[in-house]
Amino acid sequence: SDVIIRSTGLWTPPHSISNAQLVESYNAYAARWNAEHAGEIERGEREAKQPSSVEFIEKASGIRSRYAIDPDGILDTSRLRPKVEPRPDDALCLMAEAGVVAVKDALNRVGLDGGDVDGVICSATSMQRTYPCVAIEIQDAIGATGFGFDMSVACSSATFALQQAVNAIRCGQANRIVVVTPEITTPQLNYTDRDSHFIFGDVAVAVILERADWGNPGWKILSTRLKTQYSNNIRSNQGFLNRCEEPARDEDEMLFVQNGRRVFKEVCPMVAEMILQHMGDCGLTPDDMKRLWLHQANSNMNRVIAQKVFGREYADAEAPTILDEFANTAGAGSVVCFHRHNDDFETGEKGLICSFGAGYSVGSIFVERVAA
Ligand code: CO8
Repeated sequence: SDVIIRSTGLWTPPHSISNAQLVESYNAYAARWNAEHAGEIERGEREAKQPSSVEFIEKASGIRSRYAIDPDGILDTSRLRPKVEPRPDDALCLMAEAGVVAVKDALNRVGLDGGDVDGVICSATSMQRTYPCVAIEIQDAIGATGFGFDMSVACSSATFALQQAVNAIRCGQANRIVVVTPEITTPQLNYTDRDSHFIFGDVAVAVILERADWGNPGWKILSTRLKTQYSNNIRSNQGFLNRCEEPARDEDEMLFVQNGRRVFKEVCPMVAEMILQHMGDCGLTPDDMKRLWLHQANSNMNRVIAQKVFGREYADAEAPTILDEFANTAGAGSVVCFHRHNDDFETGEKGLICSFGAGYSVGSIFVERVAA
């Protein structure tokens, strides 16, 4: 059978952090660090830390705030990371808890419950543990049948998982699959790094996919395409070998690092080219696109890509951003954007969900609104 997206759902942490709060905290940390290293700075042995700025962040990225699991721990200059309480093994883990809320939101919107699902894919940049899979914990918590597994492709985690779900339904291995992307990004951020302290936020998003021949309304998946090309310009060295490595790594190396300028320059043309190629191969043209739900890393980047794809100036509604509220939510971004900006579509109207990021990776999914 063909496949439709039946519904989507969202979880956000209850609190968010504004740029002003984040910059105030970083600047207090930087001033203290400079005072502590005043001698070395004076002797030219170290560089003083420059202050961060709200104006820079908004202009360079379009980000104004981000949801976070623990703003207090992040803003506390003696800590600069969220505080997470370990839970007993018989309690839902943090990622599963966030994921379950998003999944139930998606199910409730169309009057379904967990028992109607026969596959769960949990796909996110970082996984809370190695095993058992978070997806299997979510499968159990919602009462789904079938199978569950985890996967991870950084910023393309959701789109790559959507293709796996589409394939599984097309092959008859499942009838209704939930793809859930709980992106708990803030523990991976280096809040002592001015270049990246503002970039990410926490969120979870879920997508219910099912057989199109059941005849429900939703979004028909017209075509999916994935592409990867190796790059070290976005990297985290965190992994299961860390505790055995000798000499031990600096903790900073286990956090998110990127060469943002290079990423911008290399990824924009790669994405625009891939979208246009995929579009042409599907017999579609830019004029067929009512909306592009692009990956949410940077508003300037999205402007460059959308202009290349449309081949003209375009209105904000044709490629909306959610960066102001959510910041970059890694693999979840393009799907959160789709979730927030799709209720004005008429039957037959088409759009593109497209992720891009670390790897590099690009995931492109054309959808069409279908009625019952
Ligand atoms: N405040 C004030 N000034 C600053 C700040 C700051 N906070 N940060 C940097 N500056 C300074 C720089 O030091 C630089 O100064 P100088 O010119 O003296 O060297 C100047 O501002 C300009 O800096 P940049 O050239 O770096 O500024 P850009 O305009 O390039 O903007 C961005 C920086 C926003 C990082 C931009 O390059 C960008 O967004 N690039 C694209 C990045 C991207 O898309 N990355 C994808 C990442 S997401 C992803 O793949 C997911 C991975 C999984 C994540 C997991 C969760 C943690």
